[in-house]
Amino acid sequence: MTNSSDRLGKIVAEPEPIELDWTKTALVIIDMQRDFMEPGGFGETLGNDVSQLARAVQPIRSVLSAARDVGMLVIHTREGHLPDLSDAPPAKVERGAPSLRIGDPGPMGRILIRGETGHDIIPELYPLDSEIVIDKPGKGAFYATEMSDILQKYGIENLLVCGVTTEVCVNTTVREANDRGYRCIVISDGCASYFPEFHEIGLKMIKAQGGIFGWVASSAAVLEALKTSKTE
Ligand code: C5J
Repeated sequence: MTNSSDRLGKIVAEPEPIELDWTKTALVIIDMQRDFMEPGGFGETLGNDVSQLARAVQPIRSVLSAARDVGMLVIHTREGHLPDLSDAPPAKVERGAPSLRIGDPGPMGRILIRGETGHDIIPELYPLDSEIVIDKPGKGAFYATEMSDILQKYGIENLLVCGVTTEVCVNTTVREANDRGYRCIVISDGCASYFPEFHEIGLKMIKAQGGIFGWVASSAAVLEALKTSKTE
């Protein structure tokens, strides 16, 4: 985005509209990995119906395409662990009674392990070579990652956030970002949860109390704002 005539955009959002400088805005796509989206991955080992997440793919695709068109910074995240599990706390690995634990061999390789097929991003949203991919061991994109350094390097102040799952990694990342001073606009239909009610509540928790953690907008509203960007 080099032309100052299309730097600013106003997004119809809740709890109120928000105007953004696109040159200071990044699209952050959280954990759209096979391990969460497809049968045989981490999400399913926890007993979840992974088909619940498919609805987020098309809205994210549309926003990703528009972001690429305007040259917006795009950041993809992946939750996962090193093959020796040195970054996987026992408290996470040993939790619950999943059908397979983190690090166990599954149909898409070792569950939630970096470099395995299941850990990678789904083909529909696969990152371009020029885009940033952040590998994170936790739910939030800031914990034990280079996220802060990257956002500072590119002068980013605003994050358009989407991905899965709404109440876990999306919410955790938004809360981390909010505490660090970023304006977060969560793309409602670009997020999904294995539990539709958690999706709804997860969005409500972000926009409640005057936008205590951020703003919520539909993908259509984000696309419209990108289309109708105006001169300062
Ligand atoms: C979960 C995530 N749900 N990406 N991770 O464990 O939300």
